Amino acid sequence: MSLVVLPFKSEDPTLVATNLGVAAAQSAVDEVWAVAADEAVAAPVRILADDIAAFREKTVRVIIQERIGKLRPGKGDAMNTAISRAAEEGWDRVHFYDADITNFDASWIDGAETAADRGYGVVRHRFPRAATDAMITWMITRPALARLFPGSFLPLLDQPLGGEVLLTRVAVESLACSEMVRRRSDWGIDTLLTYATSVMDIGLYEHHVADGKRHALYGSLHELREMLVECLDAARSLEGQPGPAPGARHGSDPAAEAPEDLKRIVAYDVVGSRRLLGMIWPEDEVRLVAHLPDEVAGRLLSAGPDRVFEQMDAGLWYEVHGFLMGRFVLGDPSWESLAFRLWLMRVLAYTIQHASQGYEESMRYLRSTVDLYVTAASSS
Ligand code: GDX
Ligand code: MN
Repeated sequence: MSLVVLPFKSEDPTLVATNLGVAAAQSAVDEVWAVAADEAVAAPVRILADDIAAFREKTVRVIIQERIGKLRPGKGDAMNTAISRAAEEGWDRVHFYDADITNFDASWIDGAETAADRGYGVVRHRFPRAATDAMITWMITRPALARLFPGSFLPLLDQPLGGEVLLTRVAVESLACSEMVRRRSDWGIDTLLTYATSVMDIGLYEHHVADGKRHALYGSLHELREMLVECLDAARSLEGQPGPAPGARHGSDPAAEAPEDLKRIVAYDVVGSRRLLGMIWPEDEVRLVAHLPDEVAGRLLSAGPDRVFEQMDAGLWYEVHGFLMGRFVLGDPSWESLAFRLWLMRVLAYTIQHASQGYEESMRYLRSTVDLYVTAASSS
């Protein structure tokens, strides 16, 4: 018995309905839920969902997310609402997909179901992304997993923040009881789900979607600010937690050649984002930067952020990332502003120095940075 869940907030109702329809059309799928942020966004989707339910003769429910967590009410509350209800109802398999995917089709569901049939307790979809996309994954989350769990498969996961996963019943039941997962009501939920399922020792498979995940991209990097600070805080919250058991079962489809058009996509507005760097360091941020080792603080503060940002290479970022992992405070405006500025410097430095070198080279470089961080963390 398989359930498909799509959390949604401000998406085009016809796109959400198209994806509900794709899910409902699959023979492996018994029921489909759309979890809405509130009643206002639910209403137009509900009308379309009723038609799909009648046509496919399946239950297609539009439910409103409950207030479960302790942080900003966001996607985490939506996913936890579904996890909690699915656990109560005893679903064998629960798939999650973002509602804004424009190339959602049977292959996503079949790929996950096939891996679950082979005994994997969790299946995560992996997919190629543009060289300048996934900048929170590459600069925050994978370095954090490298730092915290260096010998494990966690830093090697292709999409540790991906919202596209299949959970089997044992995973759903365990997540529904996990306080650390339930409190994470914001964008940090994906990090927590990735971590929590990795230590269940129920087998984890990464299914490759060769065409990539096509969905809404961004304008300036400012649009990612909230996600950045929440994902950073979520990564920090894993400090001191045990990692996956040695030899835990992890399988993956091999990566394949990325589609040509995806190799050419520039995922964000570089010029507009560069303007966000600022010409001078704000006083409150200077006070925080002063806690870094003198040599690192000196390099950063030697000129305005818009002039020193190109120094933010993988080595300097390792220091800065460690500093943020150790001290960042979610909800503190100075810390949030500083974390965003430092990350922006790193993303722009990478974009200008590496992402311009071609797709394969960029990917090789980004993977090499994770390897570097694993090595650094293993020897410290
Ligand atoms: N119910 C509900 N409530 N749905 C939400 C909310 C909320 O507060 N916020 C977002 N969503 C839905 C949204 O409608 C979409 O279907 C999905 O969650 C993802 O949101 P989107 O704005 O498309 O996020 P984005 O920037 O594409 O990031 C996604 O991919 C990241 C990644 O792969 O790296 C998202 O799943 C992130 O959590 C993930 O880290
Ligand atoms: Mn999206």
